[in-house]
Amino acid sequence: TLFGWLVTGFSLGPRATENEEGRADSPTAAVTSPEQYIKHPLQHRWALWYFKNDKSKSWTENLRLISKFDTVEDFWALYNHIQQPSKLGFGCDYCLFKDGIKPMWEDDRNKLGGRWLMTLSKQQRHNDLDRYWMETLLCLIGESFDEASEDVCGAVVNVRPKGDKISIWTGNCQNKDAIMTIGQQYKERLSIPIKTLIGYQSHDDTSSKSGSTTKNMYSV
Ligand code: MGP
Repeated sequence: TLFGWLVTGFSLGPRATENEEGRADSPTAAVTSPEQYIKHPLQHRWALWYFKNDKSKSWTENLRLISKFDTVEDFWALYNHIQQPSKLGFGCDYCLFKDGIKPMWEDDRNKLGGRWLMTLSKQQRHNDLDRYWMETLLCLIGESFDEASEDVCGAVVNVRPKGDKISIWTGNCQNKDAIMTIGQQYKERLSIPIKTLIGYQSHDDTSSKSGSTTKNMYSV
Protein backbone atom coordinates (compact mmCIF):
# COMPACT_ATOMS: atom_id res chain seq x y z
CA THR A 1 0.00 0.00 0.00
CA LEU A 2 0.98 3.63 -0.31
CA PHE A 3 1.30 3.96 3.45
CA GLY A 4 3.19 0.70 3.74
CA TRP A 5 5.66 2.07 1.23
CA LEU A 6 5.96 5.35 3.08
CA VAL A 7 6.87 3.61 6.26
CA THR A 8 9.02 0.73 5.06
CA GLY A 9 10.58 2.34 1.99
CA PHE A 10 11.12 5.82 3.29
CA SER A 11 14.71 6.80 3.98
CA LEU A 12 14.03 8.04 7.52
CA GLY A 13 14.48 4.76 9.35
CA PRO A 14 15.34 4.16 13.01
CA ARG A 15 18.19 6.40 14.23
CA ALA A 16 18.79 7.65 10.69
CA THR A 17 17.38 11.14 11.09
CA GLU A 18 20.63 12.93 11.90
CA ASN A 19 22.44 11.52 8.87
CA GLU A 20 19.63 12.17 6.46
CA GLU A 21 19.25 15.85 7.18
CA GLY A 22 20.46 18.54 4.83
CA ARG A 23 20.79 16.41 1.75
CA ALA A 24 19.69 19.17 -0.62
CA ASP A 25 22.71 20.21 -2.65
CA SER A 26 21.60 23.74 -3.29
CA PRO A 27 18.99 26.04 -1.77
CA THR A 28 16.83 25.73 -4.89
CA ALA A 29 16.55 21.95 -4.56
CA ALA A 30 14.68 22.43 -1.30
CA VAL A 31 12.34 24.92 -2.90
CA THR A 32 11.57 22.94 -6.04
CA SER A 33 10.92 19.50 -4.53
CA PRO A 34 8.02 19.29 -2.03
CA GLU A 35 9.35 15.81 -1.09
CA GLN A 36 12.11 17.59 0.81
CA TYR A 37 10.07 19.85 3.01
CA ILE A 38 6.61 18.35 3.41
CA LYS A 39 6.36 15.70 6.10
CA HIS A 40 4.80 12.45 4.95
CA PRO A 41 1.27 12.20 6.34
CA LEU A 42 -0.09 9.01 7.85
CA GLN A 43 -3.66 7.95 7.20
CA HIS A 44 -4.51 8.35 10.91
CA ARG A 45 -3.27 10.36 13.87
CA TRP A 46 -1.94 8.02 16.58
CA ALA A 47 -1.45 8.38 20.31
CA LEU A 48 1.29 6.61 22.25
CA TRP A 49 0.49 5.74 25.88
CA TYR A 50 2.69 4.48 28.69
CA PHE A 51 1.56 2.41 31.66
CA LYS A 52 3.72 2.25 34.78
CA ASN A 53 2.76 -0.17 37.47
CA ASP A 54 2.43 1.83 40.70
CA LYS A 55 0.53 -0.32 43.16
CA SER A 56 -0.64 2.70 45.16
CA LYS A 57 -2.63 3.95 42.15
CA SER A 58 -5.57 2.60 40.17
CA TRP A 59 -5.07 0.99 36.77
CA THR A 60 -6.41 4.08 34.94
CA GLU A 61 -4.28 6.48 36.99
CA ASN A 62 -1.17 4.55 35.92
CA LEU A 63 -1.93 5.08 32.24
CA ARG A 64 -0.35 8.20 30.72
CA LEU A 65 -0.47 9.75 27.25
CA ILE A 66 3.06 10.32 25.92
CA SER A 67 2.26 12.10 22.66
CA LYS A 68 0.46 12.06 19.33
CA PHE A 69 1.77 12.10 15.77
CA ASP A 70 0.40 11.96 12.24
CA THR A 71 3.47 11.93 10.01
CA VAL A 72 6.18 9.38 9.25
CA GLU A 73 8.85 11.79 10.46
CA ASP A 74 7.16 12.50 13.77
CA PHE A 75 6.68 8.77 14.33
CA TRP A 76 10.43 8.10 13.97
CA ALA A 77 11.31 11.12 16.09
CA LEU A 78 9.18 9.71 18.90
CA TYR A 79 10.30 6.11 18.37
CA ASN A 80 13.97 7.12 18.49
CA HIS A 81 13.43 9.18 21.62
CA ILE A 82 11.90 6.51 23.87
CA GLN A 83 13.12 3.27 25.45
CA GLN A 84 12.68 -0.03 23.65
CA PRO A 85 10.19 -2.34 25.40
CA SER A 86 13.00 -4.68 26.53
CA LYS A 87 14.44 -1.78 28.60
CA LEU A 88 11.19 -1.09 30.46
CA GLY A 89 10.58 -2.32 34.02
CA PHE A 90 8.27 -5.22 34.78
CA GLY A 91 4.63 -4.26 34.81
CA CYS A 92 5.07 -1.51 32.20
CA ASP A 93 3.18 -1.24 28.91
CA TYR A 94 3.23 0.85 25.76
CA CYS A 95 -0.03 1.29 23.87
CA LEU A 96 -0.38 2.82 20.41
CA PHE A 97 -3.99 3.68 19.59
CA LYS A 98 -5.81 5.68 16.96
CA ASP A 99 -6.44 9.19 18.22
CA GLY A 100 -9.72 9.28 20.10
CA ILE A 101 -9.64 5.65 21.31
CA LYS A 102 -8.43 5.13 24.89
CA PRO A 103 -6.31 1.99 25.33
CA MET A 104 -8.84 0.30 27.60
CA TRP A 105 -11.64 -2.24 27.31
CA GLU A 106 -14.19 0.35 28.43
CA ASP A 107 -13.75 2.70 25.44
CA ASP A 108 -16.79 2.63 23.16
CA ARG A 109 -14.60 1.64 20.21
CA ASN A 110 -13.05 -1.30 22.14
CA LYS A 111 -15.86 -2.65 24.25
CA LEU A 112 -17.27 -5.00 21.59
CA GLY A 113 -13.78 -5.92 20.39
CA GLY A 114 -10.89 -8.16 21.23
CA ARG A 115 -7.22 -8.78 20.53
CA TRP A 116 -4.78 -10.96 18.64
CA LEU A 117 -2.44 -11.98 21.43
CA MET A 118 1.18 -13.04 21.10
CA THR A 119 2.66 -14.42 24.27
CA LEU A 120 6.45 -14.47 24.25
CA SER A 121 8.75 -16.75 26.17
CA LYS A 122 11.29 -15.23 28.58
CA GLN A 123 14.11 -15.80 26.06
CA GLN A 124 12.18 -13.87 23.42
CA ARG A 125 12.60 -10.62 25.39
CA HIS A 126 16.21 -10.68 24.30
CA ASN A 127 15.68 -11.97 20.76
CA ASP A 128 12.28 -10.84 19.47
CA LEU A 129 10.43 -8.36 21.68
CA ASP A 130 11.76 -5.05 20.32
CA ARG A 131 11.76 -6.26 16.72
CA TYR A 132 8.17 -7.56 16.98
CA TRP A 133 7.00 -4.33 18.63
CA MET A 134 8.58 -2.14 15.95
CA GLU A 135 7.02 -4.31 13.22
CA THR A 136 3.66 -4.10 15.01
CA LEU A 137 3.88 -0.29 15.09
CA LEU A 138 4.73 -0.22 11.38
CA CYS A 139 1.79 -2.53 10.58
CA LEU A 140 -0.52 -0.07 12.35
CA ILE A 141 0.69 3.28 11.09
CA GLY A 142 1.29 1.85 7.61
CA GLU A 143 -2.31 0.50 7.48
CA SER A 144 -0.89 -2.88 6.42
CA PHE A 145 -4.04 -5.00 6.61
CA ASP A 146 -5.87 -3.58 3.55
CA GLU A 147 -9.51 -2.71 4.33
CA ALA A 148 -9.28 -4.67 7.57
CA SER A 149 -7.02 -1.89 8.91
CA GLU A 150 -10.25 0.04 9.56
CA ASP A 151 -11.03 -2.50 12.29
CA VAL A 152 -7.73 -1.91 14.08
CA CYS A 153 -7.99 0.18 17.25
CA GLY A 154 -4.42 -0.11 18.48
CA ALA A 155 -1.67 -2.33 19.86
CA VAL A 156 -0.22 -3.02 23.29
CA VAL A 157 3.06 -4.42 24.60
CA ASN A 158 3.07 -5.73 28.18
CA VAL A 159 6.46 -6.32 29.86
CA ARG A 160 5.95 -9.04 32.45
CA PRO A 161 8.18 -11.38 34.49
CA LYS A 162 6.15 -14.40 33.37
CA GLY A 163 6.69 -13.52 29.69
CA ASP A 164 5.94 -10.44 27.61
CA LYS A 165 2.86 -9.98 25.43
CA ILE A 166 2.13 -8.05 22.27
CA SER A 167 -1.42 -7.64 21.03
CA ILE A 168 -3.36 -5.93 18.26
CA TRP A 169 -6.78 -4.71 19.38
CA THR A 170 -9.71 -4.61 16.96
CA GLY A 171 -13.12 -3.03 17.36
CA ASN A 172 -15.64 -5.82 16.91
CA CYS A 173 -15.07 -9.48 17.76
CA GLN A 174 -17.91 -10.49 15.41
CA ASN A 175 -16.08 -9.14 12.31
CA LYS A 176 -14.55 -12.49 11.52
CA ASP A 177 -13.30 -11.65 8.01
CA ALA A 178 -11.40 -8.55 9.11
CA ILE A 179 -10.03 -10.31 12.18
CA MET A 180 -8.76 -13.30 10.17
CA THR A 181 -7.16 -11.01 7.56
CA ILE A 182 -5.37 -9.08 10.31
CA GLY A 183 -4.23 -12.24 12.09
CA GLN A 184 -2.90 -13.92 8.95
CA GLN A 185 -1.08 -10.86 7.63
CA TYR A 186 0.30 -9.98 11.06
CA LYS A 187 1.73 -13.46 11.47
CA GLU A 188 3.36 -13.21 8.05
CA ARG A 189 4.85 -9.79 8.79
CA LEU A 190 6.45 -11.11 11.96
CA SER A 191 7.61 -14.32 10.20
CA ILE A 192 5.87 -16.47 12.82
CA PRO A 193 6.05 -20.13 11.66
CA ILE A 194 2.75 -21.48 10.26
CA LYS A 195 2.61 -24.16 12.94
CA THR A 196 2.85 -21.61 15.78
CA LEU A 197 -0.74 -20.61 16.50
CA ILE A 198 -1.79 -17.23 17.80
CA GLY A 199 -5.24 -16.67 19.30
CA TYR A 200 -7.87 -13.91 19.27
CA GLN A 201 -9.83 -13.28 22.44
CA SER A 202 -12.74 -10.92 23.10
CA HIS A 203 -12.19 -8.21 25.73
CA ASP A 204 -15.44 -9.36 27.28
CA ASP A 205 -13.91 -12.79 27.96
CA THR A 206 -10.54 -11.32 29.01
CA SER A 207 -12.05 -8.86 31.49
CA SER A 208 -14.42 -11.37 33.07
CA LYS A 209 -12.05 -14.35 33.18
CA SER A 210 -11.53 -16.10 36.50
CA GLY A 211 -8.54 -18.34 35.72
CA SER A 212 -5.32 -17.40 33.96
CA THR A 213 -6.36 -18.33 30.43
CA THR A 214 -9.05 -16.93 28.15
CA LYS A 215 -10.59 -19.03 25.40
CA ASN A 216 -9.73 -18.19 21.81
CA MET A 217 -12.56 -17.07 19.53
CA TYR A 218 -10.27 -17.44 16.49
CA SER A 219 -6.76 -18.64 15.82
CA VAL A 220 -4.32 -18.53 12.90
P1 MGP B 1 -2.88 -6.78 31.92
O1 MGP B 1 -1.96 -5.68 32.27
O2 MGP B 1 -3.56 -6.69 30.61
O3 MGP B 1 -2.15 -8.20 31.95
O4 MGP B 1 -4.02 -6.89 33.01
P2 MGP B 1 -1.19 -8.92 33.03
O5 MGP B 1 -0.58 -7.92 33.96
O6 MGP B 1 -0.30 -9.83 32.30
O7 MGP B 1 -2.21 -9.78 33.89
P3 MGP B 1 -3.05 -11.07 33.45
O8 MGP B 1 -4.30 -10.97 34.28
O9 MGP B 1 -3.35 -11.00 31.99
O10 MGP B 1 -2.23 -12.27 33.78
C1 MGP B 1 -3.77 -6.85 34.39
C2 MGP B 1 -4.90 -6.15 35.10
O11 MGP B 1 -4.91 -4.78 34.73
C3 MGP B 1 -6.28 -6.65 34.76
O12 MGP B 1 -6.66 -7.77 35.51
C4 MGP B 1 -7.11 -5.44 35.13
O13 MGP B 1 -7.28 -5.36 36.54
C5 MGP B 1 -6.24 -4.29 34.70
N1 MGP B 1 -6.57 -3.91 33.32
C6 MGP B 1 -5.96 -4.28 32.19
N2 MGP B 1 -6.58 -3.72 31.12
C7 MGP B 1 -6.19 -3.88 29.73
C8 MGP B 1 -7.61 -2.98 31.59
C9 MGP B 1 -8.61 -2.18 30.96
O14 MGP B 1 -8.68 -2.03 29.75
N3 MGP B 1 -9.49 -1.56 31.80
C10 MGP B 1 -9.43 -1.72 33.16
N4 MGP B 1 -10.35 -1.13 33.91
N5 MGP B 1 -8.50 -2.48 33.77
C11 MGP B 1 -7.59 -3.10 32.99
